Amino acid sequence: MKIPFKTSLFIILFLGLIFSCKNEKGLIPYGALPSPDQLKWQQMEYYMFIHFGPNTFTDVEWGDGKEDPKVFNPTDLDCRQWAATAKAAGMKGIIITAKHHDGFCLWPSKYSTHTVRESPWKDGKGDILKELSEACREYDLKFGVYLSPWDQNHPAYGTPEYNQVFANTLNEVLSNYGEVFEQWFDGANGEGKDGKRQVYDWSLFHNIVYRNQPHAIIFSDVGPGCRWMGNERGIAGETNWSTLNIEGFEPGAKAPSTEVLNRGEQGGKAWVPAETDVSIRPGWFYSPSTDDKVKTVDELMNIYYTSIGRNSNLLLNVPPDRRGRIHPTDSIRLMEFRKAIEEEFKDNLMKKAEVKSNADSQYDISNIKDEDYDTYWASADGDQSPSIEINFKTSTSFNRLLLQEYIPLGQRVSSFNVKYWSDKNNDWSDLVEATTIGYKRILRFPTVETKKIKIDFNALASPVISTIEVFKASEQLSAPIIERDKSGMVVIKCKTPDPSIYYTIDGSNPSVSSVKYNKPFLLSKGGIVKAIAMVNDGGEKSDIVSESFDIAPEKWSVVSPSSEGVSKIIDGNKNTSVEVGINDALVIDLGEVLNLKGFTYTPVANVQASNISRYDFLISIDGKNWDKVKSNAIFNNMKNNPVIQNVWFDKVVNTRYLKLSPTQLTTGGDKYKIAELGIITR
Ligand code: FUL
Repeated sequence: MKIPFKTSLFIILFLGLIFSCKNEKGLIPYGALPSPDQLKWQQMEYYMFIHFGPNTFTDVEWGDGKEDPKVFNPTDLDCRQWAATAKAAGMKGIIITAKHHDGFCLWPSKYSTHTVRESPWKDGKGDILKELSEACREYDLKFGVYLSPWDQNHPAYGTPEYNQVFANTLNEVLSNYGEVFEQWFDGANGEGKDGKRQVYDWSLFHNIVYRNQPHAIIFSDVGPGCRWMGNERGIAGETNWSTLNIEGFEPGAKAPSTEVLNRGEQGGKAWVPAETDVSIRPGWFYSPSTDDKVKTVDELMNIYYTSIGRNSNLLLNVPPDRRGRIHPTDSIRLMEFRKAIEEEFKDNLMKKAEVKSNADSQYDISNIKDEDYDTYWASADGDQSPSIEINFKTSTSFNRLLLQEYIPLGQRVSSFNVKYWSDKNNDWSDLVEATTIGYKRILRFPTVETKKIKIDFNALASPVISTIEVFKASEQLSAPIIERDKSGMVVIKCKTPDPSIYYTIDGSNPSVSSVKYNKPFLLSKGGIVKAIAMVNDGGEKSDIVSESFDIAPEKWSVVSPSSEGVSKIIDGNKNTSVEVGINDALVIDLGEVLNLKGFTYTPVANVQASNISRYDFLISIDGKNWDKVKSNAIFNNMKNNPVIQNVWFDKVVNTRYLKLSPTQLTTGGDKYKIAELGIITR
């Protein structure tokens, strides 16, 4: 057969291209690939988020840009303390909210009149970006900035002129404070003054970033450097591809669905790895009301496994307090968390094991156990389902398996299953199955004792495995869980079997000399319950947990709507919820007239749920004549972070009936969900 000249030229060029793309042993990279900067970024794994600004002082999650800059007055600000804490916690960098949705700039920007310059802090001569970037350099941490394009203060917001204002602002930040490793763009695009919304010029913004910081990773819902992983609870998808189709999408309302962001897309055309942003407290900004709500080591450890353990970086928010320092509870927790991670991963049992594979390969299989990311093992091109056998030689117990793909050659593994050898059955038994690996995947399973395991891979191209590690993590003592039912009975539980639990109800910290919990107790008038779990006579202790309760909903009833199960909103259980039509206001009869300082709304803790984002709140003595105490008010950040909302009234009110009437939902549906409605009298 005669091949035409043009075709043969094309074939030669094509083969030449493939050949030149192969690595030294002939492996062809697969699919979208990380840039060298994305690889370096992925290897950072864990860094700190700092939310700080007027909201720290006004106790709100979203300021409206009308706050007096005089409220911003930290009494003892110390960015070196933030950096020292991040370093000691094992983090690799800090990203700060240079400007949040209120528009307040933590540096004296030329392009705004709502900045630290207008505040009393350092007589208006301070600059937090300068102090923090210098502290990061001193502590060998990378420095990153969050800048919200949504700006409720700037007069130009909502007009084409604002895009240039924002570009100038970006330019100012990115050219004045040294190297920036990550530019964090919040996709939130709310209303500015007069209800105007902005059409953002993303390509202008990106050009400014790359012109000033060519190595910066741009974060947004759709990257291009890294992506939001779809919720603010710290839970990346069990399947998590670093690849995504981003063409035609934009951050914010035009982004792919949160499910897609959570899992990435197999075969996606761009490399946009996931970043998990989550706060150590329920909100992003500091509030004294969350001093006893700092996540426990158990909770942080779970987040470690559902973020770093699922092919995602972890951006953990630690909001400085009103002094401008990281609160002692948060910093102690960070140190405990680091210790717990080191404990779990201290002894890699692979070191003593022998490894072999059934597959043809030009690579040394022992590369997977040398703990060097840059050496790897791969089956021959075309062999997409090889197996690896790990022989511990003697009976070995373990409960964690860590795997890493060598991502410069692409993300390839789509599923794998692990079997262990059972001497009793003289055969392999199933241990655990999973889907993607990516840069890092860590599996947890009940402790198994065996001499050997076998891992069968399924991949889109021959798997390229850089590392496999095996660990026996000791079971950590879980912190207690405190719950109270409708009648006011408090139950304290613990996931760890049979620890001793001690508690207090006077606000003091529990210890072995406090009351030992052995049965539920009544707390219908409310109070603070603090509890601790212990084993070995206090040899091992959990974190102290604390729950504040108001008057129990014992005498309450739901007047309307009359839908089935509606009483779940006053059952004291935040895990049960009801669905109600958008036109149905919730009316509660408290059964007595009470003095209320505010109310609480507990949404369904899921970003896909249709929760209430705006509402009217009314009160009444007789259930007929109503006074509106909140009109079209907003539950801040409800879409992305559906956590309990404490709403305070301007003054104490006297009422027997409550009415919550939604005016906007987080999704476009005609029904909303609610888990609990509560009151604040204390
Ligand atoms: C969200 C914001 O609306 C929150 O306030 C917070 O800054 C979070 C990290 O991003 O989109």
